[in-house]
Amino acid sequence: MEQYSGSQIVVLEGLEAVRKRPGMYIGSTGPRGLHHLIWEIIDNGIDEHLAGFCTKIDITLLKDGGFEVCDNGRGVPVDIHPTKHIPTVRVVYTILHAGGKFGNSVYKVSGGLHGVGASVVNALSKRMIIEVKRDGKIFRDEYINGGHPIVELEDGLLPVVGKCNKSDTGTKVIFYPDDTIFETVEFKADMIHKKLKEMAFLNKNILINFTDQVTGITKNYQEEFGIKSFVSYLTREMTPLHAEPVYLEGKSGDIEVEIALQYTDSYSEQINAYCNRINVVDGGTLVTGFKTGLTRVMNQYARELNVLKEKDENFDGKDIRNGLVAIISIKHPDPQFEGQTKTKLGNTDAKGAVEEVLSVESQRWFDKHVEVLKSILDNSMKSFNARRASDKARTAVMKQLSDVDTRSKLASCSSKKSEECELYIVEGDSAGGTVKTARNRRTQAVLPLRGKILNVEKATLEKILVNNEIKAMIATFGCGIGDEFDLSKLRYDKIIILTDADVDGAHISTLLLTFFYRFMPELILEGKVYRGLPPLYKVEYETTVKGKKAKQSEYLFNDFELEKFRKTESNKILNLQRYKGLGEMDAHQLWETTLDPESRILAQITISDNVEADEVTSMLMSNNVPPRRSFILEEAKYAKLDI
Ligand code: 0R9
Repeated sequence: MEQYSGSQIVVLEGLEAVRKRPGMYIGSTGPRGLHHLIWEIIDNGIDEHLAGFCTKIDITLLKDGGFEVCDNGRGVPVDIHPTKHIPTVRVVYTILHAGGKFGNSVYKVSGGLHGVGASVVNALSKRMIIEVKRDGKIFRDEYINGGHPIVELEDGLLPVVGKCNKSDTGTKVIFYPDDTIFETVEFKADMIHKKLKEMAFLNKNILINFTDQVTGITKNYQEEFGIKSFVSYLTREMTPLHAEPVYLEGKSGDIEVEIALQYTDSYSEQINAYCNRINVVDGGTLVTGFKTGLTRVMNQYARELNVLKEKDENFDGKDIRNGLVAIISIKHPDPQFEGQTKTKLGNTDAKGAVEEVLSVESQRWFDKHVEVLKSILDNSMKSFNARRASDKARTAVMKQLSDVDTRSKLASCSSKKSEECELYIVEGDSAGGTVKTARNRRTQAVLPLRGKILNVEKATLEKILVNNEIKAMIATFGCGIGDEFDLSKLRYDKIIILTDADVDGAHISTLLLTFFYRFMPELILEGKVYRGLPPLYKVEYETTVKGKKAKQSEYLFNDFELEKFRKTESNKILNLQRYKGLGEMDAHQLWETTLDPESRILAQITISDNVEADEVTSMLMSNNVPPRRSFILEEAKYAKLDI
């Protein structure tokens, strides 16, 4: 058969290599790898859009498990290939990396896991159909079992299967992933929706229609303002400092640069970078160029507008990026993706290109939007002042921390091995006194706090850092705070908050956790913080043991336990004591209920991430974005043993 001529055998050997080691080409054979097949085919349609010939891509998740992508570009050429002597379209779909070599679009996706070529998709499919509309004719090619062509050529050309209008051109690809290769061949519509939304933002004006035949749901994606809308989308639930995002666009040599940014009242920064539409999660040269350029440009403006006086030092990059949400998207003719996951851009010329476009175009933009520039500089100034104030306060506090006074209330433990040491933070001096008597002096240290601690959410950093209770904690933990926090210096393996089991106790505990979370989040994230749970009741009761009546006692930790106890028929309650506070227990009772590692209950403090699951784009999920969290301090990992 013609399809199996000498050169065709070599071709099939190439595709066979892909089938043998799919992971090398698409990362994995799990759901991620499976979806890479889709991104690959859609990317080819988008390349045609970038070349200026395609305005629309229709995407359909077919009922029979297939996936269809149809663009309205020029159509893949169907003429006989000069050296391979088969139709060019067949070269594209059966020869590894052929698409990239033949296509002349400068900014083709290459590197990363995209851009492996349409032939890789064919190699990993049990069936693939290509339909090309060109010159008023419809051509069709079909492959099975990883790229074996089943359409017989006529004089070296694909047969014409239909006619169409001459102006009606395009390429349709339908493929069925091979279920002997993939762990699952079920496409996930929600993953596709997210990706398409991102694609629409990154490719201004392209119309992407997605139909899911399984659910009957159709959705259209089109973004007239591209990454500018992307930024608005990212800030939609924040409070922006200016209504319209800043949008800059320009070219430096062969490199096209687009930047959109908006400032919000948040304290974090979020910069998402793309090179040839690939999300470079680990940044690289284009992000460095952006940061350097922005710092330089803003400092220049700050001096020109007299926001910074001659004698003042410059804004720090961090001041300028405070509250910033930005998208950088560049098109590079020869991108070098680095790192294990190929998610960092290495090209040095990208740095200069981004800096140059930022510097030239921002001038143009800010000339027309002076009020936006002023609000950005004002925001930088606030951050600048806050940083200076907190630096001063921090230095002063750190100097004092060695003072004997600060730690005088601490009853330390004798062991110096942090892995076996525990620190009990106890509410009030009187309870502190009992805990000091009851504890194991070798491994358990006690820090009594006087009354309620400062609410750090409502105080300035300067005020926070002169608060005695806070200073005592910082000094006792030994690991600093904020940027200088170093968990390895923590003197204790566990920090245990011990308060009365009442509303006040719960409030103090929340204030402490808020302080830890704001200034030493690692403490909580690394699971070092616990709440001690003292018993709420002591019950003395009569029960029957081996036919004989006996008097016994038991501690109960909550109302639920008490309810259960009351329902146990064999127990006759003689006396029920409710503990109002830690101070009501003697040292022995406190040891056996609350301090003894063998019998106490500790609740580890953890934090739940509440990233909304539905409309967050895949980019938002990536690890360079601080997720919008709602913090739930939850008590988990109960270590209760029977008393
Ligand atoms: C449905 C997904 N779309 C595609 O896979 C697709 C590829 C493609 C294409 C051209 C036009 N539309 C396309 N859609 C094309 C490119 C060029 C010239 N004519 C048509 C060119 O780049 O010069 N091609 C992608 C690669 C090639 N065509 C080929 F030229 F290598 F064959």
